[in-house]
Amino acid sequence: MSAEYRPQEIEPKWQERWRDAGAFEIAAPEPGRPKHYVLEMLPYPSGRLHMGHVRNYTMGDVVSRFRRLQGDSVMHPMGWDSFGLPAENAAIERGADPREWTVSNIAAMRSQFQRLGLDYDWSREIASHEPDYYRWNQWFFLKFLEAGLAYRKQRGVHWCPSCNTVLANEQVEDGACYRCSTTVELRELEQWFFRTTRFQGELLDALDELPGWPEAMRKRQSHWIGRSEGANVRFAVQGAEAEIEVFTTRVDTIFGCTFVVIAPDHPLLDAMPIEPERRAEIDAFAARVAKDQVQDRGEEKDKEGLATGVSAVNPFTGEEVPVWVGNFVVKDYGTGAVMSVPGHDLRDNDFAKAYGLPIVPVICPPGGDEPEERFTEDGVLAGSGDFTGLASAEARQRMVEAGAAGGFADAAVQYRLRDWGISRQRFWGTPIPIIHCEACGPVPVPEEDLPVVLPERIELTGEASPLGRHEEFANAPCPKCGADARRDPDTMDTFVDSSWYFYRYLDPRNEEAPFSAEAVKDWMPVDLYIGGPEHAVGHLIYCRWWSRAMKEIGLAVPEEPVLRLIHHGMMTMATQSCPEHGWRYPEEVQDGKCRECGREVEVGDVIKMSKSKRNVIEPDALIQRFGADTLRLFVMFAAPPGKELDWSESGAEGMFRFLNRAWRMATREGLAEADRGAAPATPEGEKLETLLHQTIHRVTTDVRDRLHFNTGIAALMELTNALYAFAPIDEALPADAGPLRRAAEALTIMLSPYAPHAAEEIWERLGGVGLVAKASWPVADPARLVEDTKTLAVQVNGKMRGQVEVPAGASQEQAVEAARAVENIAAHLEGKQVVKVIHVPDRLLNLVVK
Ligand code: ANZ
Ligand code: ZN
Repeated sequence: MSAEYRPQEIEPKWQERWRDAGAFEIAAPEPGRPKHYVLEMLPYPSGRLHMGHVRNYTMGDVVSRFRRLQGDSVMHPMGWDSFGLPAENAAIERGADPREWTVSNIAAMRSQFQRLGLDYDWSREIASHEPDYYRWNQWFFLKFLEAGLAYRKQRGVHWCPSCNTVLANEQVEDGACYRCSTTVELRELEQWFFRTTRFQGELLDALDELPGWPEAMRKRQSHWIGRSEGANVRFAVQGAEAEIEVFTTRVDTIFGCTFVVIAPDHPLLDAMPIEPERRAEIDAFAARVAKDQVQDRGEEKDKEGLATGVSAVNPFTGEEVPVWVGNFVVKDYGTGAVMSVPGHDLRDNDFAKAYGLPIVPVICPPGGDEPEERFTEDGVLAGSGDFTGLASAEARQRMVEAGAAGGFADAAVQYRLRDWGISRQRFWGTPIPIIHCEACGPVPVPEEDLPVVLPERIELTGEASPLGRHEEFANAPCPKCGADARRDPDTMDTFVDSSWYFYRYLDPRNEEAPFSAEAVKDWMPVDLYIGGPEHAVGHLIYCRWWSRAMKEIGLAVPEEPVLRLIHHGMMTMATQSCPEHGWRYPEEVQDGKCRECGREVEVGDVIKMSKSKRNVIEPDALIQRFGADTLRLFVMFAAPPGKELDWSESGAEGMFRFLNRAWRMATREGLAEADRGAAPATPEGEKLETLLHQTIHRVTTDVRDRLHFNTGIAALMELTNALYAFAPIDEALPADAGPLRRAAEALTIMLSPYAPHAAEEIWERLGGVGLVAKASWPVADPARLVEDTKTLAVQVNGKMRGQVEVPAGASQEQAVEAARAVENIAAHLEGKQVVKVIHVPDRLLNLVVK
C-alpha cells in the first residue's frame, strides 16, 4: 500500500471489510449499553444521489458512528420510499415497467450510499413497493376501518389535473400541487379518509412536550392543526323551523352583527324558505364558486355574495338580519356559517361596503369610549346591552354563559386540521383492500387474503384509476355474499408508506405482524430523525398520528415516535451564466470563462442547487476526484445543521488538504512503534497532552450534545496543527513521542465518524486493534480540562494597555502585582496613584489612577 493518501484505493477496501465483517448489523441492543436509534427520512429511489442527500445521510452517519464509538447500541437502518408517481410516469412516457425501473434505481442508489461509506445495517433494508411491506399498509387500513379511524365519504377534494389524482390538504401549496405546481381543482369524489382529526387535540398539546423538535417546526404544526376557541351561536330562520348555527371567535362583537353569511353549498339552504328564482341563482352561484373554493378563510380573493331573501334572528338582540351566501365561507370549517360583523372584521367590512349592508361598530379601543370601525382587536364593548362596558375577554365568557342559559349558544372549539384523504387514482401504490359489491357496499378484504397484490403487467396511459380497467385485477367475488364485485380501483397515498416504516425496520421480516412488541420496546422512540423541513405538516404530522392510531388498535407503541428532529439544510451554490450559452454547469466553466466560447461568465446569486440553473455538483464526480471522506467532511464542516451550505471548490480542497495532513502525521515513520504509555517528558509534551484532552472534551460535547459537527471538525484541525508544531514532519520523531502517539490515535478515532475510510487505514497502520469503527471513544481527563493560566486584559483608566498571564482564579492582589510587572502598563502607572481597581477574575483588570 502506498504511503500517500489515496482515497480511491482505500475506500473500496474498507467498504468491503465492513460488509464482510457485518460490522454494522445489530440484532438487539447489547445489555448495559444505551440504545440509540438514528433515522434519516427514507429516500425516494430516483436513481441518482444529489448533494442534498449526501448532506442528510452523512449527518445521520456521523451521529451513528459517533454513538457507536461512545458505547451505545446503535440502530441505523435504511430503506426505500419506492411507490409513487415518477415510476408510473416513466411507464407512461417510455413504456418502462414501474417495478423494474424502481428496482434498478434502488440498486443504483444503494451502491452510491455504499460508496459514501454509510454505516447502515443493510440486513434491515425495506422497500415500500414490496408486497411484504405494503401488505401491512392494507392490514392497518382494515384495522383502522374497524376502529372507526378510516371511513369512506363523498367530499370536495383537491384534484391535480396534471397528475390525474386527488391530493391531501397537506399536498396543496398555495393552491397548487406540491409535486408539479399545477393549480388544483376541486372535485366531489367518494374517497377513503383516515381520521386524523381524532387525535387533533393530543397532536397539538403534545407539541409542548417535544423539546427536541425545532421551535419553527412545532409552530408550523400548531398552526396547521389550528385550534380556535369560540362559540357556536344559533340564529332562528324566519319563516321556517330551522336554525343557522355560526361559529365565532368573537362573540363579544355580536351586537354589531348586521348579516349572516353561509356557504353557497350548505345543506341548510334546502330547509330555508327561499324563492324558486333565487334558489336557481344560488345554485348557479354555488356551482361557479365551487371551482375556485379556497381552503382558508382570510385568503385574498374577491368577496362575492348573493342575498337569499331570508332573514334570521340574532338571539342576543332579537334583531332580524339578512342571510346571504358568500364565496368566502368554507363549508367544511366550523359550522359553514358566519355572523358578519363589518364593524370589526375586515373581510366583512369589505363585503358590507361592496353590497351596501349596514356597519355598526361596537368595540372601543382600550382606553377610548368611542367604538371604532375596522378595529379588529379586543377592546371594550359599547352598544351591547347588558354587556356594555365589559372588556372583550370577559364579555366573551359572560355571553357564552348567557347563551348557554338561554339555549342558543355554547362554547366551541374548532380545528383547522382536516381528515387525511388517502385514495389516489394512480397505479404505483398500495391497493386499497376493499371490494365494492352492489348489494353489500364496500366490503373489506378478509385479513387472510392479504396482500392484495398489484398486477404485474398493466398498460398505463395516465388516465385515472388504471387498476379499475385491469379486468383480471378488478373483478373479485364479494367476500360477504359471493356475488360478482369490483375491487377498489385506487391506491393509497404514498405518505401512508412513510408513516410507520421506521417501526418495520425494527422487525423487517416478520410475517405474522407489522412488527413485534419486543422490537419496539428495544428501540423506540427514534432518538434522532434527520430530514427536510418541507415535511413539517405532511409526513411529520401523519407519523405522529399513525403512532396514536396504532396505539388505539392495541399495539404497544409510544405516542410520540420521534424525540429529536433536525434538518440538514439546503445546498446552495452561485449560478454562472455565459452571455452566449446561458446557464453553465461548473464543469463547463474554466477560470471564469465559458469552455465553449471563451466568454467571461457572469457569477450570479448563491441559490439552492437546481438542475434548471445548472448550479449543481454531482456527488459521484466529487467522490472520484477527492474521495468520499473529503466530501463527507465538506458537507459536515461548511455549515451547522439546518443552515444553508454553500458549495465551494476551495472548501472541498481545504478538507482534502486537512485529511492529507492528518494522514501524513499519523502514518509517519516510527510512530506506530512509539510507546503509547510513556508520560509526557517535556513541557511541550505536557502542553500537547493537555490540548488533546481539551480537544476530546470539545468534540465530545459539540457533537454529542449540540450536534455542532462543524466546530468538532475545527477542533480536530487545530489538534492536527498542534501535532505539526510539536513534531515537524520533516524531522525525526521526537524522543517525547508518547503524547504524539496518543494524540494520533485519539485523532484517528475522533476523525472516523466524518472520514471513516481514511481513519480505518490510519488505524491499521498505527497498529490499532480491530476496526476503528468499533473502537472506544477517548475519554477526556478532567484534571487536564482546567486551564491553569488565564490571559487578563489590563486597562488603565478604561484604556487597553496590555495583557498579562495569571494563574487561573488569581486574586485581585495577584492580578495587580502581575500587571505592574508589565513594562507598558508600569509606564502608565508611573507617578500616579491607583484609586480604584475593577477586577473581573480571569478576564479583565481596570486600574483607575489619578
Ligand atoms: C364574527 C367575527 C367578528 C369573527 C370579528 C371574527 C372577527 P379562526 O380564528 O380561523 O377560527 N368563520 C367561522 N367559520 C367560518 C367559515 N366556515 N368560513 C369562513 N369564515 C368562518 O376564525 C374564526 C372566525 O372566522 C369566526 O369568528 C368567523 O368570523 C369566521 F370581529 O365571527 B368571526
Ligand atoms: Zn356483496
